[in-house]
Amino acid sequence: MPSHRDLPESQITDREIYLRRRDFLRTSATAAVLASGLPALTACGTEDAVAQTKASVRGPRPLADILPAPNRFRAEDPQTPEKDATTYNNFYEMGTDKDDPARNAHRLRTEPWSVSVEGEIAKPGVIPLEDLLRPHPLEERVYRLRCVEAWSMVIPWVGVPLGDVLKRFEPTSKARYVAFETLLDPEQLPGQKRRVLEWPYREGLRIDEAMHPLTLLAVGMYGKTLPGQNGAPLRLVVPWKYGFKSIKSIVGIRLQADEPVTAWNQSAPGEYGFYANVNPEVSHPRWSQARERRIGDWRKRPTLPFNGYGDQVASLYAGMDLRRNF
Ligand SMILES: Nc1nc2c(c(=O)[nH]1)N[C@H]1C(S)=C(S)[C@@H](COP(=O)(O)O)O[C@H]1N2
Ligand SMILES: [Mo]
Repeated sequence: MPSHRDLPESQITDREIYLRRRDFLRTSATAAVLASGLPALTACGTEDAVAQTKASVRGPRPLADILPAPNRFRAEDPQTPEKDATTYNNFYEMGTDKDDPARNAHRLRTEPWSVSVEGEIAKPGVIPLEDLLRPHPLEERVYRLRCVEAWSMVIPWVGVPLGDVLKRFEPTSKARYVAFETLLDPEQLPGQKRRVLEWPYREGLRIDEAMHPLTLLAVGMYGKTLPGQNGAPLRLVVPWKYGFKSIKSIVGIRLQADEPVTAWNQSAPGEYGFYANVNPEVSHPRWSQARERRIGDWRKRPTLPFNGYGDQVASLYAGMDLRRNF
């Protein structure tokens, strides 16, 4: 097999068409091999590959040239301390206790990393992460994150708008939804040895939600690359939805006509809907969603409709019954 360096970019697509005879995940695994040897992610072009490799062993590293986002993308709430946001995590592939992901994250190898972008698009491909991001300036956005378990944080993410990335692949008129998949590899993600959920973790959005300017593909937080426990090297952030929609460590993105199967909806459809918009008026069957505990606070605070982003996103759901489409 030729190495990735031998392939001009135009041939990667032909290669992808061949690879698509195999299933989604084997394609992605192959992509990781194809991408090996490339210099790792930097905000502005290349850096010495050896230095990068050493840096990756140390974990998160600073990102350069981050633009501050406009105010509507910067919550004014006090930010959650970085220590809390990186040690109190839900990432079941790394264990189900809140401190398991931080302890197990060192097993995850994020370089090289590629993403298979496929389905209802004119330009499918298996894209090294560097190439996926290269045209897009990195932005810092401060978003509230509301977990369905009724706790919340405020996190300064670094990333690029998902819609800008998807447009480059030229979605067809049949692309009504976007499906996402996390890496499947029980050696790197030992939580996958237990069937807590059906692995790989899957999530999905309607195409207009995916294209909404608030929807972020994050590569960093607190000015650095993402730690493994927060979904390195690439995760979704959808701030008006419960946290479980914000899928971590993404290796597959598929545009499609039908509503995607999603991990939590598949495991407990009566508890976790496809839409999962933050809604204080619709209780989880086992607890109220009216209030939440901001990590670091003692008292609970009221939960806001759409997590406080209603003026930006409520129109997406005009005419829908949000109790039925919970
Ligand atoms: N692959 C994967 N993505 C995931 C999860 C997970 O278990 N696996 N947990 C989700 C849940 S429930 C939440 S609240 C957020 C937590 O993100 P954080 O740990 O960065 O705060 O990640 C989401 N993304
Ligand atoms: Mo969550």
